[in-house]
Amino acid sequence: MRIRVVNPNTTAAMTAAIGRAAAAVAAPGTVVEAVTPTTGPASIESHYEEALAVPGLLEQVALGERDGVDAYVVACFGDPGIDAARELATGPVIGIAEAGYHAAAMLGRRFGVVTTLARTTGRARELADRYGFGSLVTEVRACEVPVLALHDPASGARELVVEECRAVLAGGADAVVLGCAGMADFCAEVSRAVGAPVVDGVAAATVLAESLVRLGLTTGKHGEYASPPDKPVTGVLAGFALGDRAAALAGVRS
Ligand code: 2AL
Repeated sequence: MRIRVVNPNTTAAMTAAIGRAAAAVAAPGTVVEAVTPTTGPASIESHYEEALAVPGLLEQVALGERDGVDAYVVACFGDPGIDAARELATGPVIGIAEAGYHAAAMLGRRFGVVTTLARTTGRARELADRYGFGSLVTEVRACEVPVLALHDPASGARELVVEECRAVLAGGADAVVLGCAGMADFCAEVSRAVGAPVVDGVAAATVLAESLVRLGLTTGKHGEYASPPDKPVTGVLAGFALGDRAAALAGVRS
């Protein structure tokens, strides 16, 4: 089984850390491909950057389709472009917020989220509503460490995330979801420190993707997630016109 874990930002060191977190939970025989788009922002912590990250994500899904990938993980907590990715993909596409929320909802009555910057808390809440978990979210807290500083020991990120997780638990949550793919590699340490379930969406999405593939399930192609119609695309995105690819994908799927 091949699972392509797409880091929608273009920081290769972060892709490598995401790949390690995914590979650590994947079953023997599952190939985890952690990939970085060729275009997009260095990190995603605004709506503008989220929008700019989508073409690069779609590029990596299109390449995965060409190569016979079985499922995809979108490894950014805003779950950017997952609907568009589902239109391109045959197999399941899972966002890390989506997977993290589903897991947390089964680990306790209510859960909270600890994310990077306060400006990303709105999206984390919006996604909880979208996936049907809005009423289970106690609060979304920010550690105020930017994505690319999470691994700088001088940022104190781990300690700050532990502190925010403790506050979330004190506020009545039974579990915490970490709100950034860049927090994946310290999830276990944070969970031990706070003595409660702390969910990393990268790991949760990887095993969920594996499970769906093992069940023989794919993305539904009879309605909203059918291959997009082919049409001209002009300007800097001209290379994203589907052309023959749309016909080929439709043929494979019909
Ligand atoms: C993220 C994430 O997961 N990757 C990224 O670049 N930004 N999330 C966040 N809350 O800042």
